[in-house]
Amino acid sequence: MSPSEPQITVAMISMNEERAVGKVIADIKAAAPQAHILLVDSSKDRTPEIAAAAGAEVLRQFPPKGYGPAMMRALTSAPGQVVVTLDCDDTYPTDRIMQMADYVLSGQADVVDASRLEKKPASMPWINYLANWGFAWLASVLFLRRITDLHSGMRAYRTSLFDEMAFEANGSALPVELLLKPMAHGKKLQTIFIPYDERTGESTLDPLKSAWWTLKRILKVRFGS
Ligand SMILES: Nc1nc2c(ncn2[C@@H]2O[C@H](COP(=O)(O)OP(=O)(O)O)[C@@H](O)[C@H]2O)c(=O)[nH]1
Ligand SMILES: [Mg+2]
Repeated sequence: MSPSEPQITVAMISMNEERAVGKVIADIKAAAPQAHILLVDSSKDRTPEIAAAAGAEVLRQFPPKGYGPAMMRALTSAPGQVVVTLDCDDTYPTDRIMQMADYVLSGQADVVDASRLEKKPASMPWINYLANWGFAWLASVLFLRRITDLHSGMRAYRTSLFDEMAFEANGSALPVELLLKPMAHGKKLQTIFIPYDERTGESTLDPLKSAWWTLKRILKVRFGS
């Protein structure tokens, strides 16, 4: 590692988040002043200009390729020993970034999952909660440890993982594989619990497609393709 290389990168993928991006980056800088901030951006609005002016490195991916390809580009482009991800929509607690990074830097974890689902959040519809709970239960049984949130966008990863193993970027539910595949390779997982606030503005997720991909990814990692 060169002396100028940061230890920690905070990486986000962004599509049309001009209302949130400035605040999110300011919050990250306050919480993790030494961190490098990286965006893979597929916006039509002013998100990339705002992010660059705030000091973030912006990699453009346009036209948009979807969540998975954007996230894999962010993870494999992140300098340093640990990359912490979060959404660019101001729904995740930036004040937990350093705690998560420290688990990796201290060698206690290779992946840290910031779970939103310690119990049912008041803002989450029951049908979503039950689906999430069911898939997390299945993964817990198959991987022999308690998993509560397969879909969190807030994670910390040891960056060397992305040299050691490949992840399937295309298709929904990449976060499922990003959590379970390192475990299947004997890597250490740490979970922290965070509060959950429903996003303002609509999500781009298609629930049935996402459920199908979630199941497919759990079984693929556990039993091979
Ligand atoms: N670069 C890029 N970012 C995306 C794309 N789709 C979604 N995002 C970003 O990915 C993050 C998660 O998306 P979001 O709609 O918040 O998903 P949700 O939290 O599951 O409802 C947000 O920061 C979005 O701006 C895409 O195709 N390309
Ligand atoms: Mg979000």
